[in-house]
Amino acid sequence: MSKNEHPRSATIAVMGATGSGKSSFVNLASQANHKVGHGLRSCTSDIAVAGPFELDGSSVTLIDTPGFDDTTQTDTDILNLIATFLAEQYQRGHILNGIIYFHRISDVKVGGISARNLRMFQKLCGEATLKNVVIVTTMWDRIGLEDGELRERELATDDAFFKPMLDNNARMERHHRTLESAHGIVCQLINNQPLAMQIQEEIADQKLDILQTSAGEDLNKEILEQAAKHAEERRAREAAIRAEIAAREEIARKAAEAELRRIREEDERKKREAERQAEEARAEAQRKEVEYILELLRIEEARRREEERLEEERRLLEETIREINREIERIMEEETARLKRELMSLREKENNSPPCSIQ
Ligand SMILES: Nc1nc2c(ncn2[C@@H]2O[C@H](COP(=O)(O)OP(=O)(O)OP(=O)(O)O)[C@@H](O)[C@H]2O)c(=O)[nH]1
Ligand SMILES: [Mg+2]
Repeated sequence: MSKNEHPRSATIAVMGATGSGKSSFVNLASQANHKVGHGLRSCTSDIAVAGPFELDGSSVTLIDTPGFDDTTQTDTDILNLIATFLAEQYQRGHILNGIIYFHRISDVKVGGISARNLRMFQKLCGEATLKNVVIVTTMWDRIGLEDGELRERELATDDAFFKPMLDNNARMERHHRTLESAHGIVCQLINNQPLAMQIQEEIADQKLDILQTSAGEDLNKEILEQAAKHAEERRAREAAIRAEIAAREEIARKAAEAELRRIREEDERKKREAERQAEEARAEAQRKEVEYILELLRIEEARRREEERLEEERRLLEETIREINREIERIMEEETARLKRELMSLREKENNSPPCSIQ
């Protein structure tokens, strides 16, 4: 298909959140004659092209895309993938006849992920393309009809959801998982005047980088907000960790101080014990020294008494010797006297006796 040739060709892109039923729809709508093919280019294998298949006199090609909440790729990767693909298609003259945006009517809360997908979708499309957009709700079999209709009304009238798109001529349809239902939806788009999406013009005509496009800026803003949120969370976590570390350090410091106190007290106790033992040893040494001195004094006294006793004995002995000598002298004097007397008596006798020579 190109801008000016083959008016009965139609290319329709399929977008929406993961699990909203895009691939099922594409397979169902194209199954009669065509199977879903994967990847126009090896590096963009997450975009799959199905068809072309014949419908209502047109040769229809459906382009299946991943949602912006893909679990395996970042939103930036997916935007790059979709934007690059669409820009290349546009540069080759392939313009979309329509875009189907899928939404699960069974979602109880239409929160963060759905809202982000929707916002990105609107930024990719731009307001002018919305008249070629059909919002398709799926999973009607998972919800009661009344609840479904209530939610459908809420979605259609809420400024945060589909109301702005519907106000710009987008349409809203239910898909009931039948071939007729799928083809009925496709049929609403195949005769549309092809319109370039905002992202295609931004990249191919205005030569903007992907991140400078409306979708890119939005994503960038969200990434920056996320980064700021993560930075704030990280700061809070770091502060909590720092507080935890400080608390643990305080506990450790107190424990260390208590241990230090215990060691000092133990040292002090040991020191006192050593001093007490040294004091006891000193007292014992003094006691032994006194005993030794007393013993010396006792020995000296005994020696002195022994000397006195020996002196007395010597004195008595000398006295005895002197007495003996005196006795000997007396005896000798007596003996001498006796001998003298005897001699005199003998002399007298001789004198009285006849004379004889005495020699
Ligand atoms: N009950 C019910 N299940 C559906 C319906 N449409 C799709 N499913 C199921 O929902 C699941 C997701 O469907 P997919 O077609 O893979 O959804 P998708 O949007 O292509 O998902 P991604 O490829 O992950 O982006 C599959 O198990 C489908 O069989 C529906 O209308 N009703
Ligand atoms: Mg899919």
